[in-house]
This record gives sequence, structure tokens and C-alpha cells, in this order.
Amino acid sequence: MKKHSYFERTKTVSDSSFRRRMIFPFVIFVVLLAGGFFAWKWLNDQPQDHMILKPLRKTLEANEKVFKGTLGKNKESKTYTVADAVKNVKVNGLIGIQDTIDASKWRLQVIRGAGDTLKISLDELKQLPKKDIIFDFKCIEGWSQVTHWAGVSMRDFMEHYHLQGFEQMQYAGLQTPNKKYYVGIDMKSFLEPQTILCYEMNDAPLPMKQGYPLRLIIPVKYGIKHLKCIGTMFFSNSKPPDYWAEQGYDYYAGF
Ligand SMILES: Nc1nc2c(c(=O)[nH]1)N[C@H]1C(S)=C(S)[C@@H](COP(=O)(O)O)O[C@H]1N2
Ligand SMILES: [Mo]
Repeated sequence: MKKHSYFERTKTVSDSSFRRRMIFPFVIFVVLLAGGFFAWKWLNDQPQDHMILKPLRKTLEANEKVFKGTLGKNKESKTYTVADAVKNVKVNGLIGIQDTIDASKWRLQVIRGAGDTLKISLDELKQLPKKDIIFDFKCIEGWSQVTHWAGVSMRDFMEHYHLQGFEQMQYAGLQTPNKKYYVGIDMKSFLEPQTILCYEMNDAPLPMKQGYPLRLIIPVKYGIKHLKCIGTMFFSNSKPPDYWAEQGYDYYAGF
């Protein structure tokens, strides 16, 4: 067969030959398209597990395992100075937050067992040493801000109320008084030195929308775990219910 130069070739390709040459790539394209469609259809036909398709849930659980393995590496959050802290703190997420709350009637309820609930007032908590923490608060939605909080160190709290026995359990659970927002925290993160039961923001009592009278501040976790307005606390060896984990977010939600 006679060899054509580039120019000759471009000149001599006829319409029918061009069409013939296009058939193969077109067939490949159709096959890939069909493959993608059936893969998508297969995924959607899979049974669901907690509102998430099983294969996706499996991936999430695999990620969780990898992540849980890194929990041992105790990464303390970087701290900042008071001057770095923003004055207009963003309010995000108001699930379970009431318009008003009477702090004189409010009690932190620590469930120690069936029919055995410890009830602690805000004034009692304020008698424990106060710990300040200024860190970069990160929300899963993609924003972060340096904010200043203060309250009782979780370790001091557990010791003061003789709750160390529960530190052997795997999780702590927290819920708002109306139970509309709830989180589960692995015990290791719960007991990080930077974790506080927080009652102040920028040296003033917590604003209502920021979780008055008491919220969790846990710098090793994303914002979703920093439950505002704590009603009850309990300990468990199985994962406590977690609002955003039920919506498909990572249960550990840490860094
Ligand atoms: N009770 C309650 N606590 C909550 C939420 C919520 O919806 N309800 N949202 C969480 C989320 S997603 C974030 S980012 C932080 C935001 O805290 P802030 O409003 O003080 O900035 O609160 C967390 N704690
Ligand atoms: Mo968030």
C-alpha cells in the first residue's frame, strides 16, 4: 500500500472512511456509558444501612477503622492568644437549643446507672478550677475560626465527681435536655487535656445560642461533636447515638 504524507492523508480521507474510523471510538464510548449506568444502578439497588447504601457504608466503616487506629496519636490542638480570638463568634447549628433556659433549675445529669443519676448545678461546676482554651474551631462545612472558651477540664471533672471508674468504658454520650441533639465521643478524646465542660465564651457566660449554660468543647473533634446545652451525660461500651453519624457523617469526626 502506498504511504501517504500527512497532508495527502488529510486530503484524501473520504466521508465514508471517516465514518468507518469513528465507529470504533463510538462503540467504546457507548460501552463505557452503559457500564457506568449499570454500576450506578447496581449501587442504588443495594440495601440501605442507616440511610446509606451498603457499599458506601462499608467504605465509611473501612475509613473509620483506619481513623480509629490513628486516635492513639494524641494530637493536641494548636492554641492561640486572646488577641487572636474573634469577637463575633459564628452561631451554627441550633438543633435542640431552646429560646430560654433557667440556669437555677438546670442540672447536669450524669447517669451512673439505672436509677442513679448525679445532678450538678452550674454554681457547683464553677467552683472547680477554670481552664481557658483558645483554638481554631473547625466545622465540617468548611469554615473555621479562632475562638476563646473556658470551663472545667473534663479530667478534673471526672476526678472531682469520682467518675474515674467510667473512664474504662469506651464511649461517653451527651444529649441536650430535650434529647433533640446528641453525640457519642470515644473515651480517649473525651479525656484529652483540652476537652472542657464549657460555660464561658470570651470571658462572659455562654450566649443562649452558643449553648448556655454548659456545652462541650473538644478541640480534637470537628464542630458537630461540640454539643451545645448539655442535659445528660452517660458512659457506654457501645457507640452512643450520634445525630450526625445517623445522617452518614463519620462517627469519630476528628483530626
Ligand atoms: N445542641 C446543638 N449543639 C451543636 C449543634 C446543634 O445543632 N445543636 N451544631 C454543632 C455544629 S455543626 C457546630 S459547627 C457547632 C457550632 O458552634 P457555635 O454555634 O458555637 O459556633 O456546634 C455544634 N453543637
Ligand atoms: Mo458544624
